[in-house]
Amino acid sequence: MLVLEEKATPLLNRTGDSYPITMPSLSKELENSDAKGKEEKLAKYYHLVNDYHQIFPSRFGVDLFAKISAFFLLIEPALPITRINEPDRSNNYPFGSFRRLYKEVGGFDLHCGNDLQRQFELFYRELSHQVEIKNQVSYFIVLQQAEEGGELTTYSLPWEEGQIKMGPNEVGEDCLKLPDGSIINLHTDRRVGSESVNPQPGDLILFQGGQLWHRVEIVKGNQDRITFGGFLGSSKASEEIILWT
Ligand SMILES: O=C(O)CCC(=O)C(=O)O
Repeated sequence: MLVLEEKATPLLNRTGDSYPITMPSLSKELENSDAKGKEEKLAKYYHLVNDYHQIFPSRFGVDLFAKISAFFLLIEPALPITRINEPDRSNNYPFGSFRRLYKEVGGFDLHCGNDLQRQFELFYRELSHQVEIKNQVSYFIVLQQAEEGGELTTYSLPWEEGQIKMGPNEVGEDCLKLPDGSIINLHTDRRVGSESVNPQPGDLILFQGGQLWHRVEIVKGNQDRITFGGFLGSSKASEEIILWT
């Protein structure tokens, strides 16, 4: 993936990278800037996204947005699929991004979209003018599979206001503090089911990443894991489905 070598931005924990920059990394950059800096960074980002959308088909040899939209239309023919690309180049969001998780270290820790909104409020605030952000749906296509590991694990426990992610315990098991103050271990608690999928290159996975807690297991073996993905959300007027990341 030549383009990832050239343009990728490291993920916050530096165990992978993405193109364009992920929303957590952008949010961190915004948090660390004063008001003027924020405005400049956002303007630069929206400009970059506009270019990304313009050059995508020729740069990557495939109009992926057209292909993905045509596929989603088969599932829901009544709702047009769009992306946020304003003619005046303001407030553009990529329809998806390339994500690379480095071999032996990369993975995505436990997360769900509804919780990310709390963590990266600055980014979501801007986006929420255009998209219904609650209960975002995740999609990703596997471009390069890990030799081992890299599975997507979803837990049956849905997000609820007041849950707090505790981070993995000393043996690496994900725990959550529930609104009543009790702590639940997602790996061992019998009330929580889990499912792991290990999709092959070319597979497209669609799942309730907004509501369901999930993680991507550490990549093992001699090959990075590369996916292309983003989220689906309803437009404010519920007339379209917007792809964004
Ligand atoms: O494998 C990927 O691209 C990450 C999927 C994911 O964790 C998400 O959509 O929230």
